[in-house]
Amino acid sequence: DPDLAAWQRLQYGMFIHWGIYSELGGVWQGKPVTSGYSEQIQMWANISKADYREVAHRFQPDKFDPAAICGLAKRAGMRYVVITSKHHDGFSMFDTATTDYNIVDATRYGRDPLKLLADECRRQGLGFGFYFSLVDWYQGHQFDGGNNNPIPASMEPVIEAQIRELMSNYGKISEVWFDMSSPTVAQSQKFAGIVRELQPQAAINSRVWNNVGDFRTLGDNEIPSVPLDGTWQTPASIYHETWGYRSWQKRDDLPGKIRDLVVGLTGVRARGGNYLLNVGPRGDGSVVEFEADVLNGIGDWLNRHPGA
Ligand code: JFZ
Repeated sequence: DPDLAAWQRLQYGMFIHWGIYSELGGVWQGKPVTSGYSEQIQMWANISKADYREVAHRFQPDKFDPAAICGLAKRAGMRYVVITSKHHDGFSMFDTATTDYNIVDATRYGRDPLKLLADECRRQGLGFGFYFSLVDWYQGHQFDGGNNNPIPASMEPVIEAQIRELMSNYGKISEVWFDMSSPTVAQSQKFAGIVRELQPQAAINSRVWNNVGDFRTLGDNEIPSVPLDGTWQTPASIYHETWGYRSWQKRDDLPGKIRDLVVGLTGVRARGGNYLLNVGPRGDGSVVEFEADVLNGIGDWLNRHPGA
């Protein structure tokens, strides 16, 4: 499959977890929320729908700078970008007709930042793709400690319409990263089918479930001990404890972080995999300086070791 081979040649990309949860930065009512990932703070701090919607009213990403983000990705040696279009909170970070619970209608920002990012990726020669959660606490899933419940039938048309929008309005898509829930075989086939109909070249990850994806998603930061057959990817986070922005995260030992992640990147690539390294920008859209330093450090290492 030439499309999948082209995806494999990308080898290394930037994952971006960014949503209205980023505005909270892992803090609720003045206290750090220490359990769970910060992108899931709504569940871990048991925040009501009404209170969480207020966060959207405060969300004002004036420092979101697609050109700077793409420039950073390129300096780091990355070849594409995958961003959260909708995480488990169900808040759409893109323009959608399916609900007003989205960045255009529910924030003062009033624009679609993913469209700006998609266009900038194209300008700078980077691939572009979406993360899309099949769990949606706003549309139907309950908070119950587990994110592996089935997708209610009532949610299906919303998900389908959103996938259609994402596959229609952002130009060419390199990769679609589904996540969580426990869809039926028919649902997985339906979701993957929409992607294949509208973006036949896009690589679909295995978290669309039921073996209908194109490549396997390994565990976080997982480096297999031997080369693996087939197409696969390791999603990596800089801190391991969170993907979304956490204001109180300890950020130290920059050289050690760079070393660990170079080991991850080169280990994964050497075993035939693709590496997707995450950054978690703040609610205002700015990239955390420490994370930019880590990425620049990896890029410097790659420049000193051409061919690695
Ligand atoms: C999922 C999400 O729940 C999380 O918030 C984040 O978006 C991450 C990238 O994906 O979390 C998982 C799901 C599965 C595994 C690890 C983290 N896993 O199988 O190792």
